[in-house]
Amino acid sequence: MRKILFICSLLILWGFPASAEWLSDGTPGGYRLWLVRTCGSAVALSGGGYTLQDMKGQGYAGDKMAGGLYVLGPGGIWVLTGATPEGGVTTADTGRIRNTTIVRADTDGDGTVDDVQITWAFDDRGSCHVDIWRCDDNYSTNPAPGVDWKFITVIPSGDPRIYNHTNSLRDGKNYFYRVVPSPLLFGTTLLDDTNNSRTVAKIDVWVGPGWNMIACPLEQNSYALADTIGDQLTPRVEPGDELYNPQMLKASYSSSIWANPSGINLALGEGYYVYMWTGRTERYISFAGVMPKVVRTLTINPGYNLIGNSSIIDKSLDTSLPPGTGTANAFQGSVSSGPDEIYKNDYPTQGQLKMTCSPMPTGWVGPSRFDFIKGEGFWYFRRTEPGIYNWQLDPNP
Ligand SMILES: [Ca+2]
Ligand SMILES: [Ca+2]
Repeated sequence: MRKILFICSLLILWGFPASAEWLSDGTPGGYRLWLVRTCGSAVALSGGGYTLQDMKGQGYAGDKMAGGLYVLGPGGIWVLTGATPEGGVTTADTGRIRNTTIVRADTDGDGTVDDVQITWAFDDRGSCHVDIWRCDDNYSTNPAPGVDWKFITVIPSGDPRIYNHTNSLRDGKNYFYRVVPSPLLFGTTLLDDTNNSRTVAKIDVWVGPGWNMIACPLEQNSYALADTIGDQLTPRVEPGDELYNPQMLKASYSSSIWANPSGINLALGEGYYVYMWTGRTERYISFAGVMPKVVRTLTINPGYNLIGNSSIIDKSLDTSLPPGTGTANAFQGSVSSGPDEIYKNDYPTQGQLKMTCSPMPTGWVGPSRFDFIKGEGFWYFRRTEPGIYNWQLDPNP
């Protein structure tokens, strides 16, 4: 209770132009705090041992906070103290749109989960017309209408808050969607934070018979295998296609059911092996979720780390890792122990491509250069000296 009052008092003391809304998260004794703002691109509240950060309309925060407050990706800030909220706080947001979500679904009734469904909510001012915009293939930061972002449809005020994109799964393409108030808030573009929209997306990751290394490129409502990958590996077969997590624990999609004795869930920043048996059909796994925007820390421990690029963009290893010199270089290793190494699955040979890190400005080198590709997994080999390396990966284009 004290914690909740503390947060509320922060909001009041700072004259914060918006407010907080308590939502039951379905966990007994646990409640979720959404911060919804009227202006600005980001906010940080700190003090009393807490630092809360979120992005407009996203109910999102940093990876972890002290004092019993934790964050679950797009699920908001969870208060794990067992405290109960005292009444509610009136919200008066002006971004109009809240909490856009996307799920894989069967919306055309053909019995196949091959569609996506996008839903959203409104602020306290209630329903308004919304426009649906879509960008295909690669995410574009150019907000000029009709260039990279295409207008799809308007959904009149009061209609069900649903937009279905049928037959969009596993087509090998990427789709990014924005749900924005129509008309846009004065002086804003469709990509402005101020409209409270957050970008949701569908991204396809290819897998074929043999070994594949993948990562989850989008924030998920649920990271359970049944929800993230679901029924997208080979159906109705035994033995099932397999998935291995960074600890090399195994789950398998056997006879169209996930056998997951270790309780593996996907996590952003982790890499995974997917093994498909010989003779099975190559395919795409479609991920549906929210575009990550918060800088993520990949903790690289000495030894081999199975990591993944959980973002919507490919990153050059040279530019996604910080530059440095000599042994102060966080990723170079040391002169005595040798350089860090990174490996990527070479699907045609079922082997590994390797790059090593040379002193800057040379950076990562190897006979086959590769980038840190979205939706892919990698092995990062870290030397004992200099030890743990916290790789700050910015997912923003
Ligand atoms: Ca369908
Ligand atoms: Ca269909």
